[in-house]
Amino acid sequence: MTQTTLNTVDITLFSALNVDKNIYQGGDQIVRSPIDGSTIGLVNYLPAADVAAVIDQSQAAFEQWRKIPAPRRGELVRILGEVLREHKEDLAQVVTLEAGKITQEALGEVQEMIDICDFAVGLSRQLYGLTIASERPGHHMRETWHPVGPVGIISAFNFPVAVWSWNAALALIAGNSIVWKPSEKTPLTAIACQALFEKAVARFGSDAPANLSSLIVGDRDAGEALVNDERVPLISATGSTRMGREVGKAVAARFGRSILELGGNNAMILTPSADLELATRAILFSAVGTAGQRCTTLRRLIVHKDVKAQVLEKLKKSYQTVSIGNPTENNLVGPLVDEASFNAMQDALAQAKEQGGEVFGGERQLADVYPDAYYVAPAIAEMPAQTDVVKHETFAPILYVLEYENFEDALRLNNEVPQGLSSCVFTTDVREAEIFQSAVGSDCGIANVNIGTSGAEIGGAFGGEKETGGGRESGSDAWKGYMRRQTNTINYSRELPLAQGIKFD
Ligand code: UN1
Repeated sequence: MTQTTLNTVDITLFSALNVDKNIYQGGDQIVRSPIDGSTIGLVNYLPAADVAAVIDQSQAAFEQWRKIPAPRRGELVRILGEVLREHKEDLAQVVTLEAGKITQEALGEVQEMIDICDFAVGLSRQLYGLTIASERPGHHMRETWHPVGPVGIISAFNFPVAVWSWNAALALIAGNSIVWKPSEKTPLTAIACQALFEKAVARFGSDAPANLSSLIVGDRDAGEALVNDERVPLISATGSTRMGREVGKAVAARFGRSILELGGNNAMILTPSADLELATRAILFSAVGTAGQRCTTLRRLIVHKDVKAQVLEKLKKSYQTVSIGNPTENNLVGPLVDEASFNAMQDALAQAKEQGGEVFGGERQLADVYPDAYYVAPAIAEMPAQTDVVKHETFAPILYVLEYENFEDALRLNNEVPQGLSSCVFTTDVREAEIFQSAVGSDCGIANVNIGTSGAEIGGAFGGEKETGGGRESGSDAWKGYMRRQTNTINYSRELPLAQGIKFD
């Protein structure tokens, strides 16, 4: 990490949106690209002491926005989706530059933003409550859903824009304002999203109050100030289990609500009846895609002993031919985000060996071309058992391989880790498929059949159990997490009967 001067990176999106250069080139905090380690931006951090003022403004915005009818709020999100469509390639370019994702995956990430906007527009007319039968004559009951207040969004580097949009789109149609603290590694993509949001607001018109969306580019202290502020009733945080443990505690201590989407340790059970060709392709995308830096990345392969040798042979061949390199060129695997991530991977591989594992791949690549960037060959570690290192999420492309004989043992291995995000089984045996998705099957938030662990669509609720944090974002009824539920009993009679038949006169 030697370069400190600014490369004049031409960020098309910033020029197209007329973003003030001072915001992304005028600060004292260096933003580096994982592609080559060069400086691509200089931003300023908002001091933690200034976070309260941002929340003041967000609170004021909330008080206006909650009065706008939900379908009209949906119109703003519809326009945001439109703006994202117009700038899809340009935003994807910033994602590639700042997070190191290959172009295809960066485009996919922006598509995920567009999809959630479409979903949220529909939802803006479907914030349904129940009507409930009352036990009292001349009464009825109903359930209504109301906005909660400014929603704090904390996001990670690996999905620098999509995770914001899942939260933002739902929070906005729900009638909330939003305050975003992105990863310190990816402030430029956040600045880009904020500018895109402002473009949508300009097109939407004056119903949108100022500061409906606020951005806090800052360090950990700024994040803490957001998490600890009582005026923020909901914090939705995506990142490491360590971060989530702290955020969850701090928010609970002030009786706030949190939606936590934390580490995963996702497994595939590969059974003897499976379509091995399909399974190998799924493993490749899930395990090496995004250079192993998705929370849904496939980290464990639990393979039946009869097919293990055959599958490993196929896999190793694919691992050797997968193209690793500059994500803007035609490669399938881009860089790790930084040196710390590379060191963590090497450390995990060393531990795997100490714990009896046999490691294939994992070496640094292209160090001569990119001395300040960290490309790696994806690794396969054949393990004698589910040892400590296997139970730990290392955010890098390491696939631990475990062997099984009985399906029950495979299920036990699947569940015997602290995390519970995603899982899958490859089988053509309907019994195995159904057991895997039953009450005694996978304990994860996501359990797939014949598709990999990563790459979920936005229509389903996204999140997981145990150390993954229990939160659900994105589709299904995850919107309820962004609203408060109110039970209403209405008396249209001339009497005042009490519930439970109580007489009080
Ligand atoms: C994440 O890595 O934080 O299912 C989110 C997937 C993506 C989202 C990943 N839709 O892999």
